[in-house]
Amino acid sequence: MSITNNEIAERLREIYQLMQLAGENRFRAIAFDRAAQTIESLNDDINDYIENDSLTDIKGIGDSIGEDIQSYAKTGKIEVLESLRERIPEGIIQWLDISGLGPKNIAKIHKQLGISELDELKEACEDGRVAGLDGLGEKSAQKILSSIEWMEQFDERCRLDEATEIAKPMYNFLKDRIGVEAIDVAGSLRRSKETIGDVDILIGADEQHIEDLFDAFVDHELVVEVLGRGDTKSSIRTKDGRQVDLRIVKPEQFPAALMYFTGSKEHNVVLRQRARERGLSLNEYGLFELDEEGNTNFDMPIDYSSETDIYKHLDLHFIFPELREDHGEIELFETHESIDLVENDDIRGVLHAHSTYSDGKFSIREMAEACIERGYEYLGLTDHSQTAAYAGGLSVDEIKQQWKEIDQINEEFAQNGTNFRILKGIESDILSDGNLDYEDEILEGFDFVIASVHNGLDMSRDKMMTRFRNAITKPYTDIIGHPTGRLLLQRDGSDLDMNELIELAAEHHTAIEINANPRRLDLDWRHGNKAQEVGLMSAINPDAHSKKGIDHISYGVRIARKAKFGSDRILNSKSATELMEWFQAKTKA
Ligand code: DGT
Ligand code: CA
Ligand code: CA
Ligand code: ZN
Repeated sequence: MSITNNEIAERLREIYQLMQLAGENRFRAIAFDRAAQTIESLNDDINDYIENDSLTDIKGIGDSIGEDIQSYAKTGKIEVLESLRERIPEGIIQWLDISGLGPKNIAKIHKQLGISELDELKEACEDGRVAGLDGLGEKSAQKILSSIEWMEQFDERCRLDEATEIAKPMYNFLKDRIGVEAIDVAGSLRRSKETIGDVDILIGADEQHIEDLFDAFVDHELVVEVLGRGDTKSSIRTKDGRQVDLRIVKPEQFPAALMYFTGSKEHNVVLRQRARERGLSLNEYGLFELDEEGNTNFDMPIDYSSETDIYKHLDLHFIFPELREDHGEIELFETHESIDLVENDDIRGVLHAHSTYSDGKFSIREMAEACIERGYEYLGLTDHSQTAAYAGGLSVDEIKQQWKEIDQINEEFAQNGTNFRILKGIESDILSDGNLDYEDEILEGFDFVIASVHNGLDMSRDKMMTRFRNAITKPYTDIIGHPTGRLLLQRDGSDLDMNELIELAAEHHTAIEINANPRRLDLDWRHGNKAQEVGLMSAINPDAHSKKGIDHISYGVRIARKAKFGSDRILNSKSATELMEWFQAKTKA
């Protein structure tokens, strides 16, 4: 049996969680979490290590965890996990996601109140039982309650990367089956929304193939439950609890159906209205003439063979799926045949990456080599600054040491003719007053500075704006990192007037990054129109803590497109030389 790196990581993380709840030795538990993280960011296939019996070659995997992995590969079981599962009820694992509720208190509530389900916990918070427990109190109960409500609200959605990982194998599994004449992902995933409710897949096929296609779909290995099956639509639930809808339409209906099921609903409403104004009716089955009473005349279909054709009938040019949000795209494509949106191939270098100097998993050289392998021309290394002690922030001495190392590696690259350069950057904390984290004489030595807020995210809007204003206007700030600090589906971002920040940044030759980590995707695409209006520069930054993290750039590209950024406003689509000029322009001014 072949297993995946992620699967192993999940099991190890489960052990970590259960150990916390069982009150076991903290350091022993953390070892499992570390191992899980390591395996998640491993570039090689874990099966190679299993076969060669060389798991302990992986940094952070000791004999004991190595044996656990071997045992899982052989038997599908890990002894310590099985015994933990017997002792800890499944329901309370979910409680670990409640922010403000740690494992000790979970164990306390579970033992003293004899409850183990989320619903029961909610009740116990409402009726005062939790507040009555030693060391908890009314305030804690309220906090737990609001956190549960938050979780419930978001459980229905998942992140873009999670949906992509589900849609990809489904799509590949279906695309070559008999009868499939056209296939595409539709819905919010095709629109590259940062979070996804359900995955929508659309197929164009003749009627005689529908049964077989649906049979195959509901039999897919990811499926754990069939939610519904009809003549034209089937819905399933995957093992991660996500819903996938498959719709099958006649091949000739495919473009209209794809347009309809791509949405957004708001975009569709505008299109239907435009159709009516032109004596037409647009629906999921196609484009038709209206009869005298203004009803759809299904006997009078209008000819089309693509989405482009349909848009043309509505006096519009083809609208990129990412832009279909009723966010100004209609006006734009009434006049513009197309617009330049940044693409993966435009990205020439990587900005915002961490090494083992702070909280990254790989050395500077390893990160640089990973960038070279991926065809990039430079790496802007940005470890954490001194205030971020929890993340191994760099002292002045460590910075100097890092600069030396970078100079050495760059020297080597120059000598052996490698067209690659490491830029000396830093992710400086924005202190609570808006100052950066080092004296000017140190800041001056960097090629560029990303300034990010990592603490006090919930300051009042006024205070936060003053903080950001100070940071943006500082001469050494080149890029603002993850502006709101949000974690999608987990934590709201800071309360900010983004319009003002965007104006200010553009005015002061400061970029605001699009943090490409799929947990962040911050700057939010909804600010794209404002950014375009004032000519804000951005950078699509992976915030990579591992080699694999670099690949998050593609999610950032999707969001940048959605925010209407062309490559001309993306810093890391410049060459290293152009980029350095851009960075120097501010400090010179
Ligand atoms: P999601 O799944 O919540 O992330 O968002 P969507 O946009 O994927 O929504 P979903 O899955 O409910 O439906 C897919 C598309 O189908 C949606 O974007 C537009 C179209 N659609 C569905 N229901 C309606 C409707 O009642 N009216 C209109 N105009 N379009 C609809
Ligand atoms: Ca959907
Ligand atoms: Ca759907
Ligand atoms: Zn950061």
